[in-house]
Amino acid sequence: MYQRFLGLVAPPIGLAYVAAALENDGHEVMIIDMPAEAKDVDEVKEDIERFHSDVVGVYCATYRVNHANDVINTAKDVDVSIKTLMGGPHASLLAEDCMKNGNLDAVVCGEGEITTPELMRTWESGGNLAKVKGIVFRKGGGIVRNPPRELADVDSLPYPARHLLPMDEYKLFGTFKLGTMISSRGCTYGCHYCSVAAIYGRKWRPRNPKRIVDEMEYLQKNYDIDVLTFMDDNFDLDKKRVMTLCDEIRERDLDILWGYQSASVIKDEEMLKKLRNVGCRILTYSIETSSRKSIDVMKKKINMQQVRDVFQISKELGMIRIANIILGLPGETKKDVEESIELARALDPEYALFFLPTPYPGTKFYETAEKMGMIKELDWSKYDTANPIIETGQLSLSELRELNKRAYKEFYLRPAIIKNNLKIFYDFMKEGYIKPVHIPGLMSHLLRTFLYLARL
Ligand code: B12
Ligand code: SF4
Repeated sequence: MYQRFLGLVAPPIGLAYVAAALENDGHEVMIIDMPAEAKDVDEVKEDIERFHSDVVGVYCATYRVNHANDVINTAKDVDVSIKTLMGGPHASLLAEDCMKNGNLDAVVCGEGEITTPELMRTWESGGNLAKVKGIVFRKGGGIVRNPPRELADVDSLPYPARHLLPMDEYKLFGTFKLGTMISSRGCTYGCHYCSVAAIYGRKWRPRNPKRIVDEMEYLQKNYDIDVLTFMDDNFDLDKKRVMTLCDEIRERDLDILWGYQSASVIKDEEMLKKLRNVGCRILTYSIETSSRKSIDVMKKKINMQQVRDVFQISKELGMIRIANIILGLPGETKKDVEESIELARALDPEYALFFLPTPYPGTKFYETAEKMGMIKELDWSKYDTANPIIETGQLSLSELRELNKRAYKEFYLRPAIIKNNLKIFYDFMKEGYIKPVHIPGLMSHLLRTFLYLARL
């Protein structure tokens, strides 16, 4: 959905953080971004052979488990002495389950920057794995889970090793050269469907605004990006930090187009104006649902009147607004979902993404859905929020699938969308953010999207 509607292909920044920590520890590292480089497992096999890898590690989100296992198995096919490991949200939450793949040697749970180099050193020296915090590993015939690793000091981490990534492949709207950053980690909210809270608890760790702007400058200078997106879990949790960050950007006269995803949709005209004035022009709002009932059940902190006001204010400020909406949370009826679709149209953002409720293992939502027998789809590869997973007394899998299609058609196939997009793109052209070189990519992205919608 992100790629289809927003033309977004984003770098795997978590892997790049781990790679930077490994390079600092003296390792030679290669990153293969399989989706961005359109590589299949055979090509990865060739890369592993060519690079003479001693260790192969894979990022594992729930919907990529099968791919992750394919890569792990391939590594062992190349050479059984290659050590294999997994990290990322699914591996962190379901490490023991992942270890059912006998080719997997270890899982790094949670953050990888400290644990992974330590694990490598222990493997190299033949040391005691029981001393490496934050891993799950094999011992004798069993699987051992070590105590968790303390969270890292986010200001002391090296920049992600972007030089190992195919940076030209990362795009927004199919055409803008994209850079991404993480300015804080974690979130205090604890929404029931969120893996972040399940892995890291409810701790929010902000980076220092000066260091954030240092990295923004570095990214602009070294990678010639057109747009920067912050991929934080909760970027604007602390207004004071946002304001200081904006001051720092202004003081350094940094001219950069950027955006972020707002978890809380805060109505704060002063902050929005300030953001706008320092290049923040693309805001994604996670509204999730129009149903008060679902918001309460899922422990989402959101106020609908605020949402409407924020969308209006950010429209007046000339922002590109993207609304994220979940359709069919437990308890919602068809009518509730229709209201959510209607809400999306009424808010009238430039883009909307509709997600189907997906209970990720390890979350409270999963626990409840499992207990209540709602989970009807067991194939992890379908857990990408585009496929229906749960069935409730109110909505069946096929109804959810249909409502999701309907949401896209009813939202996008209307004149207001074309008008909004033309206006914003015209403004962005006048302001120099869209250059002639961007137009063919943008046009082909829009055409592809509309062809997809027409066939839906
Ligand atoms: C930014 C983001 C996106 C971006 C960019 C994705 C990208 N390519 O980077 C976009 C918007 C595109 C996106 C899309 C989706 N996302 Co997303 N996304 C995130 C978010 C908010 C931050 C990820 C991040 O960069 N974190 C910062 C880095 C530093 O942390 P990290 O990635 O976890 O990496 C650390 C550790 O995990 C570990 N590690 C990671 N990899 C490895 C590998 C090895 C070998 C080792 C040892 C360690 C290790 O070390 C890293 C450094 O400490 C996370 C939430 C989260 N905090 O994880 C959700 C999250 C990863 N997304 C999620 C989902 C579901 C999706 C979607 C499928 C659907 C959706 N509705 O959003 C799509 C998939 C599209 C796609 N093809 O990628 C889920 C995954 C849940 C799960 N159990 O699998 C998460 C956890 C959010 C949630 N709902 O709970 N996402
Ligand atoms: S606001 Fe977002 S990051 Fe925070 S707990 Fe909820 S879903 Fe997770």
